[in-house]
Amino acid sequence: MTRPMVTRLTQRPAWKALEAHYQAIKGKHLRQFFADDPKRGERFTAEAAGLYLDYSKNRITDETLHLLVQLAEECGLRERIEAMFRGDAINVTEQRAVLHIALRTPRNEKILVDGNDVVPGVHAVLDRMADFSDRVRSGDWQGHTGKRIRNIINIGIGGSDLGPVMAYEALRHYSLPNLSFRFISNVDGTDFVEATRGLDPEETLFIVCSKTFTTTETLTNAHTARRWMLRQIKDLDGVRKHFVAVSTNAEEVVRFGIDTANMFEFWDWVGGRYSMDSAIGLSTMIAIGPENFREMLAGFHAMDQHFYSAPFDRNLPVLMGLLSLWYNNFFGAQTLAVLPYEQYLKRFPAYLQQLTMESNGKHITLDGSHVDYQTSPIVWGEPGTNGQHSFYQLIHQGTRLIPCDFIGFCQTLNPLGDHHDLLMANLFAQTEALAFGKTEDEVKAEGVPDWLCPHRSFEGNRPTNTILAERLTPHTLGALVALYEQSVFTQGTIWQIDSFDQWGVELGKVLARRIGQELEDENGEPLKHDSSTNALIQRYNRLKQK
Ligand code: G6Q
Repeated sequence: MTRPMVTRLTQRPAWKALEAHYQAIKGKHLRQFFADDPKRGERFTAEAAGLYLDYSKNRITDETLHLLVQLAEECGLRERIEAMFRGDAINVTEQRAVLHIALRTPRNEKILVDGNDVVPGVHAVLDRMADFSDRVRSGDWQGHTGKRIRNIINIGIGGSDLGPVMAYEALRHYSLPNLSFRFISNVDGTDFVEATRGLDPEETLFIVCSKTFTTTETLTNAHTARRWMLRQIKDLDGVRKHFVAVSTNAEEVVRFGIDTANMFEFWDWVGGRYSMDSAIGLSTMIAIGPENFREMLAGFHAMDQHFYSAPFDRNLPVLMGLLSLWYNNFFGAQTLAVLPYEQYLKRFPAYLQQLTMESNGKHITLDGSHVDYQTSPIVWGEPGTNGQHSFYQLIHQGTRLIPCDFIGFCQTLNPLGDHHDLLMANLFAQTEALAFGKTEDEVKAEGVPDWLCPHRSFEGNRPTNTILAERLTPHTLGALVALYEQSVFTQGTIWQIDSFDQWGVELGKVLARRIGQELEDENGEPLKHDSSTNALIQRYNRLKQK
């Protein structure tokens, strides 16, 4: 299928204007930006769905914003948003609609895919999940031998793991304390052994999460789990009480031995990394309860609605996407640090790595040509204040420009002396230090010897966003995830790439299958890889016998 040629991004008037504008302001310091406009800390802010975004500590002027918004408009962001919300097949390389927004659409609304309203189906599954979650939470759903279920283990990988783990950790405060939750993703047997260590199979429920139900890692772990369970329960019937599946592939679920009555469905228009609010979130719902889960969906939905309707210059996901692109494409920044000052969000950066990099790590445009600009930044991060004692040195005084997103909450879920004030004081201090730095003169005035002054001074002019919310709740988490989802969408639209496919993960899978056979069949055909791969395989085969 040929695709219509679109104007190259770098040829667009707004892009060219941004290039010239960058030259004009690249040397200007944030100290100067604030001196020129003392009110910018109140002006360059936006608020939606319970999240307050302060983007004033960015190297931008009104003109920058104006041009970035113009770029978004020239690239058809408005039309693309509408196409996504309408259910058009905007995932062009897989010819699929992209409708994670439908997963959080209220019951009374309609979204048509090929003429069918998908919203009733979404709510039917949510209702079944709620019923099942309530049964597990209350102890009504028992194991095969009549014992109460105390351990829930989610088996899945990538999009079928990172969202559930992140959400479980993020919302642990709301989780039922008498249930333990564990997650197995890696095909490395260590993951399985450590996750099941000390558990009683009679009290354990496995949720096998796999959109395709053909993923090697997940199926290998699921089969191992079945053997682990059967070793003790010794009755195939036990599978019914100890395994449920979340998948789009009923046939494979049945082949594995799970009754479709114990299968929770989702649809091909939900991408793996966009699926934590579908049935893939079953472990989350069991942990926090159906009501809290619905609150989380309401948070997602509130941000979706804001994204759909707010003007671009007041639209949080659009602003965040455009700012990220500003540093990525004009300042040459290679990474984006996400720094939650909230221990419960410790897995949030890992979650965002997949969301961002698997979505926008592409170099071919929708019309099949090679990009001549950078696409996705590398996303990384750790919770504050821990990161301050490790890598912040490089952000403050290294040679690279690293834009950072700081995330904090006004109220803690665990009040403990002055811990929370100390935590938040550090967040505010870091964004201030990064923006304004400390000049050599200021350092000298403190009596520091001349030779030491260059080492002890801080250039500043390091850009940051601060996202501040009242409290980490299921609603806030939903809004936060949707904020990043839609920011990723904004960037992908401007880069003219398909943010919803992931062909780049295929080649490694195919080669691993072939090499897997060679590892089993050591005396088979001579190896036909390159000399490095051949030698590594031979060495492995030789040493594994020991
Ligand atoms: C996400 C990707 C990928 C996927 C995993 C697991 O967008 O598609 O991370 O989620 O490969 O796939 P299954 O859910 O099909 O096992």
